[in-house]
Amino acid sequence: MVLVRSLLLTAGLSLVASTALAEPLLVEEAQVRAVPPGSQTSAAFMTLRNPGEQDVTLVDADSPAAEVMELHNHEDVEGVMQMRKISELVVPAGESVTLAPGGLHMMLIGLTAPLEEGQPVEIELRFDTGESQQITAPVKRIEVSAEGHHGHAQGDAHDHGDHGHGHGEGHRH
Ligand SMILES: [Cu+2]
Repeated sequence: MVLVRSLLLTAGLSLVASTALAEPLLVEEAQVRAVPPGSQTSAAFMTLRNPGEQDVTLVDADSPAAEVMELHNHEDVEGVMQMRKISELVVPAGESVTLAPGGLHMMLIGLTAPLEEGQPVEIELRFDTGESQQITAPVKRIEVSAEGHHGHAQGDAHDHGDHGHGHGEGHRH
């Protein structure tokens, strides 16, 4: 009887322990990019925070919203930014890694249904330990910030140019 009790206790403890270990990462601002109807692909962005004392290595992801998910990064190939599949994504202990447009992202390939804004997308993160973590990322309209910045920079450059011109004329006097 004592033996059975201690076995039950051990089982109970290990259950608690495995539940705590089941979520190695804190996931913030997870979102999936809204895409036009008919699009076959989309991307998920988020910040992965590792509160633990060991590096966490993400090796795969899976979602009912897509036939396949891949970990991608953008690489500068002779001046052209290209998406590249990566085999793993390491979140160092105590640090965080941000997946954002133009950089790291999780690609959803072969969307199983149109993505509707606000719809929660279930994503399973898979780690090299064999563990996995379930997260939910709502579908959001994500502006391409690179274009916005470009427009802004042009406006600034124009102002500065006028300013410089004025100074130049003043110097001539
Ligand atoms: Cu991609």
